[in-house]
Amino acid sequence: MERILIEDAKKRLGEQVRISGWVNRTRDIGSLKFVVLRDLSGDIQITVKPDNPVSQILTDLKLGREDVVEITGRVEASQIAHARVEVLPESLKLLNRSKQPLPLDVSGNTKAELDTRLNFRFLDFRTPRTSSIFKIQHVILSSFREFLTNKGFMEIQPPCIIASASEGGAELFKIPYFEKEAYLAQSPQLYKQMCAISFEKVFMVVPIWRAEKFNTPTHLNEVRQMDVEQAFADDEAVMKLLEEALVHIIKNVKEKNSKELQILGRNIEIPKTPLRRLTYTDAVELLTSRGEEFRWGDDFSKPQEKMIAEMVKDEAFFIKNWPSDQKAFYAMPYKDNPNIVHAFDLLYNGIEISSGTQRIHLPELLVERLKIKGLNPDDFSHYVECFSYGAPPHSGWSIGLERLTMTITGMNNIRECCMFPRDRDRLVP
Ligand code: AMO
Repeated sequence: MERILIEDAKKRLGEQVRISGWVNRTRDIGSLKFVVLRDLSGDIQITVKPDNPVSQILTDLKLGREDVVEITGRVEASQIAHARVEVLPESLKLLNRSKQPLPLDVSGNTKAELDTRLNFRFLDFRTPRTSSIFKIQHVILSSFREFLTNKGFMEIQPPCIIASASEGGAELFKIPYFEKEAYLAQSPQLYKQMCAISFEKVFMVVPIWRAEKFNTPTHLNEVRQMDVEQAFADDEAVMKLLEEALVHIIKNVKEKNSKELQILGRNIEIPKTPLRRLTYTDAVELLTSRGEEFRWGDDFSKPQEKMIAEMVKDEAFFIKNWPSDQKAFYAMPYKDNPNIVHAFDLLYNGIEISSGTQRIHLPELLVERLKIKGLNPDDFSHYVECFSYGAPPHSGWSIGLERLTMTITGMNNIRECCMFPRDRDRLVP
């Protein structure tokens, strides 16, 4: 007999089934013994009557929480089990023991500190709350891939070891690379552009590294970015693509993760498109109208981002037309005002989840901007060169997977939304 999932077993009243999983809890009320068995799909009560030979096996084994067992038995309707079904077992086999006591309560009833949970992340994955977060993250990822594939985008694989920075030199992790020095990619930026000027429409999901020294609830040192790059497209075209992608992802999560959203107590709305497009200057005016001190040209702090979001009231909106000082060298400046670039951020539930720009596809202008940013064009020769051979105008964006998971699941700390977070203090597990 093949193993089936507990949720499927519940539908097989009167049938023999083989199920396996972890012991959630056991109870012995003298004449009857109970085991609640859990697998990834759910849990079920195993009821053992005194004349059942499994009763003696249970007495001998003295099962503890998280022991792993395999059971064959018959599924029956039950008056007392909360799911109204139970399994009357014919055999019970111990597959592995769990050490006792457990470092955290897998049922999730007793809350553990985040640090403890991250130290024992594999156990934390078994709690209803954490497993819901990652089941939602899976749907975010698959919806992203599905949306872009259906729109004719191709998935690409850029390198993670690179020779030069794309997002500003300060945040790079340096690594020895034989006789040379190399860096961990802080973005797939330069490579996705080199692909888009030939493959036209590309997307990717890649890890990136940023050596930012501070610890905040919204920053990690290793992030997964969901990136897009499109040729023959300006910033407006890819902003439209981004809002459509966001709506597609949220719709899918709402539809496929209703159980998980309920466990997390989340009720998410599908944003109405087109999303509001605020200019950077509009956002500055909003802030200063609140008496906030702000100099045009600076970046918004996280509290200021939140403040702007509260004033705008929409759950998702763009801030566009940024000062060139705030954006990377590859952002296309406005022809009539080169202090402003074709760049946008997408805020969702008060947090920046994505940013993008129209790129510079003209080699001379690119060299000029590199110099203005204090970078050496020789370090970027492989990149700049490729725009000399028929590079169409192109634009793109990047969504931070953990940031989006955080805003959809309503978590306050980004570490909740990364399986094995890397931050200033954490390198294990
Ligand atoms: P940017 O640096 O804005 O743009 O990054 C894009 C998105 O990635 C996420 N992100 C982070 N999340 C958590 N911790 C971090 N340290 C962190 N850094 C970035 C955010 C952010 O909005 N190459 C450009 C994108 C483009 O123009 O295509 C870039 O990397 O959600």
